[in-house]
Amino acid sequence: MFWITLAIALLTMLFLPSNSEAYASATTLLAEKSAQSGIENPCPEGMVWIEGGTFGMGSDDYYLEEHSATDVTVDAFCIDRYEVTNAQFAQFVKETGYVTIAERPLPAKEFPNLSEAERSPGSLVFAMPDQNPNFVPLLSWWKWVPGANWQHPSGLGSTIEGKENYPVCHIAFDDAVAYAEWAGKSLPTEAQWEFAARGGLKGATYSWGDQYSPKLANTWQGFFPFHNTLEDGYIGLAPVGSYASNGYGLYDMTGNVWEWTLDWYQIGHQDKSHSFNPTGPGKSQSYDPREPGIAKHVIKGGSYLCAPNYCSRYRPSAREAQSPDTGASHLGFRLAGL
Ligand SMILES: [Ca+2]
Repeated sequence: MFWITLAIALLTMLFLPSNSEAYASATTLLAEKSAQSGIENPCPEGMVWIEGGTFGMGSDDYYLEEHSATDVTVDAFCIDRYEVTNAQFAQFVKETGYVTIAERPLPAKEFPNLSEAERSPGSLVFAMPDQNPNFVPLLSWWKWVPGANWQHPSGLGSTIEGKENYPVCHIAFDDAVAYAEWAGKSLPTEAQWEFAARGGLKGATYSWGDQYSPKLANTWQGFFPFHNTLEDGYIGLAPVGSYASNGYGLYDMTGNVWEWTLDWYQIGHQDKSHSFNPTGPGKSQSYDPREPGIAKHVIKGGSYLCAPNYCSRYRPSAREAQSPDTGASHLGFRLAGL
């Protein structure tokens, strides 16, 4: 009887591996793949080879949406060294004739209560308020500006001339996906992005270590949104690569523009515990309590608008939710791929 029981137990283990066995098997596969790679950088030009591995994703020390920190494993991948620039996006548009969402009028079918003028193309632009701080409503520093798009970041009359090496902004999720398809790459998953942003440091708060420094990324110094001391040298966007890279040789993983990821957003990482190459929850599970009913994607890295007194999401574990159809003057992307 003992042997029959043992045989059944062994067969059960064989055909129904537990999560921990599947996890161990996945990490073995990863180790083999890493060993086989043996190539210094097999990635396309402009991309960095990330070996992959197991890391602590999320954080229990900051905002609720980053909880709970959990071990996650990602396979090897390539990722862009820099945020996608205006010059790169211009090449894509030149070759494909692509028109970004911010350049298209809002569809009358979806917005029947808006006049034609109100449905005209545009995007959200940050404008520093000049009123008394006591009377400025939350988020009122975001203005809908007709004519604002990647070629006119502050609206009609503004230009990207001379800013070819700046990160492209006012990019909606579908715009980033269209660019990725043209480039034969993909947006990174949140796990890939966060692994890359950590630059090989284990559990560090920032992509460079545990001490905040205004000199290591394009963030906001001073009292947001009223006063910017310019300690980092820029009041708005900076050319890509203006600050030191992280340990993997990646630039602007902190600040400058927020960056799209493939994952749908929900509060926390409960779906990722000890997972291998996690891709986040399904679209139907996406939930942002501030705007229930709108499925949103995760954006990472913070931007030039993140200040210690507001947002402070210039950390690898930090995350925000963004509606796929909405770009803004602080939102861009970079790509991953193999
Ligand atoms: Ca960035």
